[in-house]
Amino acid sequence: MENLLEKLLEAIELGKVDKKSPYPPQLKDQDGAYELAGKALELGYKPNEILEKALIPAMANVGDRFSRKEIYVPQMLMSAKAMGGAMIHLKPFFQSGETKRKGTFIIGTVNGDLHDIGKNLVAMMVEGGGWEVIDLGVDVGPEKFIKAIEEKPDAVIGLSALLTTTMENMKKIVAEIKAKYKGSKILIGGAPVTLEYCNKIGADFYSPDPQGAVNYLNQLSR
Ligand code: B12
Repeated sequence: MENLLEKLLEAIELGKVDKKSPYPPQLKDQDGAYELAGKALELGYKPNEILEKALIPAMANVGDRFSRKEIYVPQMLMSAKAMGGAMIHLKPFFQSGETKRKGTFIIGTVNGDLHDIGKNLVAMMVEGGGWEVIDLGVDVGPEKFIKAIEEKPDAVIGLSALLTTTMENMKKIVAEIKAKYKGSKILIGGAPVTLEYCNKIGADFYSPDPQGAVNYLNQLSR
């Protein structure tokens, strides 16, 4: 039944949100990402497996096709919507953490950047890991982060960036937070971000995926 995950991958790559969605025309009246993700869960696939074998590789393919100029922003947007359709089913699994919170995690996508799929995944999984999550959204500058930290001075901060251009804004945000809150812990992530960059800008931790963030936070709360 690996075929189902392949179908889901294809639905996301082609931007087929759900059965009633008219786009793309060649998949008219066929199941979309919403239905296929629901079926995959019914058949016993684990939420993580669905994420790692279908959703994430689909978005990686979309990125590659965009780089090769085979698709453009509107198609990328449809794929993001399709991913959202699949996430409707997966979200409750990632969010069902313990009720007693281990601490607070403030996350946002840095200023200039509107990508939020990866950030949302990190937020969901950290919440599922037992943390209170304050999601500041996208296009978040240093002031908004500082304001949120003022209200929760012990919070751990997470920054996400998907563009090489906006990645540079992480440096300023880290510097401003560290100047005001010396003991604060900041972790960073997003496709162009690396451990080397993390060390260079004085952030505390880098993880290429949400699980790494959860592990880091849990180790802090011990
Ligand atoms: C979907 C998408 C869009 C959608 C975003 C919709 C949305 N709601 O997010 C739309 C269409 C709006 C879009 C717009 C643009 N995009 Co775009 N987009 C993508 C695409 C295809 C997928 C991104 C994604 O969601 N991936 C899936 C998620 C799950 O992965 P992720 O974000 O990397 O997150 C994972 C990890 O990085 C990590 N993580 C993420 N954040 C954090 C944070 C922490 C703290 C931690 C620990 C971990 C972590 O965990 C996540 C799960 O594993 C990528 C291609 C790619 N390969 O990344 C291009 C891509 C990022 N986009 C790109 C570009 C150029 C643009 C535009 C400039 C296009 C344009 N000409 O307008 C605009 C910019 C708009 C803006 N100001 O932000 C380029 C960036 C190139 C570069 N090097 O800078 C890419 C790489 C495509 C490409 N190959 O050229 N995009």
